Amino acid sequence: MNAVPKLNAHTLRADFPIFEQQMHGKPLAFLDSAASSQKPRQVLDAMTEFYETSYANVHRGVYVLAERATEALEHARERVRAFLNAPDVREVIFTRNATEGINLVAYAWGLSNLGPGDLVVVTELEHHSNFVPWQFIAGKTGAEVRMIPLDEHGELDLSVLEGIAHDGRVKVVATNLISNSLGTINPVAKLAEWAHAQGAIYVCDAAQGAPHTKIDVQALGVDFLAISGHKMCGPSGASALWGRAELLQAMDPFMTGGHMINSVRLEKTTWGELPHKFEAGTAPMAEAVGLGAAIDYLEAIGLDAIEAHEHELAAYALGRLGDVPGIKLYGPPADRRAGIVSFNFEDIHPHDVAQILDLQGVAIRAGHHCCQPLMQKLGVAATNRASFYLYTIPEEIDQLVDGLHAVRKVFA
Ligand code: C6P
Repeated sequence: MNAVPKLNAHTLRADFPIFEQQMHGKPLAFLDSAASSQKPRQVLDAMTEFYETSYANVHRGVYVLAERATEALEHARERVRAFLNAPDVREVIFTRNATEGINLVAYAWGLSNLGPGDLVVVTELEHHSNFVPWQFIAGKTGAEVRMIPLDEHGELDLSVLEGIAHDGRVKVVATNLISNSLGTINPVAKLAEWAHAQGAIYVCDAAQGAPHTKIDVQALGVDFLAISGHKMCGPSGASALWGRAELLQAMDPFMTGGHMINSVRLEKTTWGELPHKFEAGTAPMAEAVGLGAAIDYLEAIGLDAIEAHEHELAAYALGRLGDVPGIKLYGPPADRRAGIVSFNFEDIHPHDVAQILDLQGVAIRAGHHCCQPLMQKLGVAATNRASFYLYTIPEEIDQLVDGLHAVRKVFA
């Protein structure tokens, strides 16, 4: 039997300067990592060092600093390639965030390849970032968007797939790997296989997946995959899209301008090679260096250990929250979800809950989590959501539960 990999969150917390402060005189219980994670000193130091020793614009100058900066950016690209087990470093495109990566595919692939009678298949638990771009491009091209519904556990009901395939030509299947609201883990490899059997491309939103579980784009069999660097200990402003080279090469660019060209004449402009064709303008250089350092940090801990830690926390949180009177929990059982737990008091608005918790030093998110179709399905306008990461300790969940008892008292 393989030993379950372990991490020590109490020790790791020392890497994160943010935890050196208190909130409202209480220890900070930061339970909003699904929105954006905190940053370890290793990432902050890598960026500072880049600014202090190697900063210049990349891919332009022939002087030492420019060469150093270019090398640092391309090293970060290689780190992303290895992290995703992508076959070719030219397939890794730096973006600002996961949203930009998905928009890139929706615009650059969708505008040229979708038309009337075509179907784009998403799910009822998509984040708006993997739904609205498809809805928008479908509207422009005459394609139709369909949703795979959820069952009572908040998991995909795949029995609808056959019916969907009969209703039109499925051209795109776009789903997340892990739901940001319910923590549901989706069967991406199976969906990608189904998409290919329909002659469709499969687009994976791994914004919540990449921070928490080992990603292998080749094993998953996907065509495009977007990650969100700021959710995986990297800085804001640097994320990545991976896509199959043959698809990227056949696509028009998403944004045009400097750096992404081969030649520019009044009559015609030709595009640069991958990945530059999709990276118009100055790259997020220091941020990409930070993302590379974040990947080093995560890999040193081990994605298996991070995943196991989160499963443990999810099980602990579901157990403890289940004992708070009046709490309704959403989503699948602990063994089938990531470290994300959505819940509501049946009679207290989530924003009130979050505000009172803040006074207890507890930071959670309350709202629709950019998942309005999912909220509609759950029959609520919003939920509370606690989300965990490698630095989350059970004591923070205890602080949340104590805070919820305090909320109950306020509204009694
Ligand atoms: N979810 C949350 O609190 P960006 O910010 O563009 O890198 O990621 C967008 C995005 C896409 N897909 C999923 C599944 C996501 O969870 C997110 C971001 C944050 O849940 C902010 S709404």
